[in-house]
Amino acid sequence: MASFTFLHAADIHLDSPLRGLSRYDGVPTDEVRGATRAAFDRLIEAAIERQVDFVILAGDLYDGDWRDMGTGLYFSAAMGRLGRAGIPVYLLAGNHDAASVITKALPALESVHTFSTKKPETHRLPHLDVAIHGRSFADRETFENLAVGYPAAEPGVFNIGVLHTALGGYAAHANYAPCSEQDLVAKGYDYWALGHVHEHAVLRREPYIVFPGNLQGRNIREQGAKGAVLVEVEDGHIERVTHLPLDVVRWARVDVDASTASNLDELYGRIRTALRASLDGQGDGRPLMVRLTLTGHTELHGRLQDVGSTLRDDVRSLAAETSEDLWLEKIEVGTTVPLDPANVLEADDLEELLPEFDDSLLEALRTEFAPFLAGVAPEADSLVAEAADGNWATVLDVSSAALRDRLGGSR
Ligand SMILES: [Mn+2]
Repeated sequence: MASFTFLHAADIHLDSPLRGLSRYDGVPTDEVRGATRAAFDRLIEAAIERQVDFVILAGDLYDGDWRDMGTGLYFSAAMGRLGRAGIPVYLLAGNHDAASVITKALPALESVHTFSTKKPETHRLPHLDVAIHGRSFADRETFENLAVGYPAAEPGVFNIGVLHTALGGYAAHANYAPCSEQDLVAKGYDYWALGHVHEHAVLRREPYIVFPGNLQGRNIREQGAKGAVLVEVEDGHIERVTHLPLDVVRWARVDVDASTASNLDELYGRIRTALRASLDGQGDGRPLMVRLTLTGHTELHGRLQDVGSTLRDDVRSLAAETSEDLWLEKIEVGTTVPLDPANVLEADDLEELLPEFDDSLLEALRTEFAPFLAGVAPEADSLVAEAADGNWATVLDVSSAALRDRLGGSR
């Protein structure tokens, strides 16, 4: 049988916005806004450089209906580059780019072979002894088990199944086109090119069942290296399946234990060290968007609750100083009061000085602060934002911790 290579990508979500950065000054917005296209450019370059025999896109190429024709023209140009290199593309529609979602269709492109929405369709590459089976989503809300309708493996060729599916269900992903791994195994194919789940996973090796993950992370929930999968087949057998990182901007969570810092300067030192380590370890030469979480029992707890936007600005400065490629997406203060029994007692004593958090107090706060909140931009301070949203219980928790710290004086 033949030897060949192909690239398997999914969940490109072209021109999807990268969320959670708009509120922060100084973020390279052009770089961030163009990230899904830049990552797709890298996919095309990887296909041409490696001279792969074909490319499979397993759903959610688009994020939804195009805002304008620019998205379609961009894709057409990219397909033209692949076409001139003699590399065909097999394209399946997922929930985000289901036939009923995309109102403006492209004309049939020479190098692109799409899968029908009406029934499973098979594309054959006789020169490679390959058959590629797939069925596109007609509608976003597809809860039918599409896999069971796929044809049995064709004898004497390398069979690939392309499917956009949540499989048995993933908490973070809508349960579209559900099926079991056993449904897939039963078809007798050699490789299942899946899409929909944004985390890369090789679920099985006989046969291969693979989620490439999405091509470019778009928010803090899509962290770590993102890209596509390169499959190398020799004499009809899979020799290697390799994840190629193709993302151009990366997201990471960084936790800093504040319990060993006795003052803010020491804490900032710990933060600086952690930021540097995350850029070296996870950035891999790319701009890194970091969500920083402070944890641990610390005497700084009340102070950290109190400093609000100052803390955020300080950490942004530390990030900027560390590298021009490092950006703070958000800072979360998840610290708690010190474990020292003397301090716990002291906190209990102070608790009696604070009012009961009952409903009448919450109501009074709402009324008292309404005129004040009307004149303040919620972005100014996360605590003000909580108040504006009516989350007074949170405001009281945070401010009483800060108050305890102030009353406790110079501990
Ligand atoms: Mn999807």
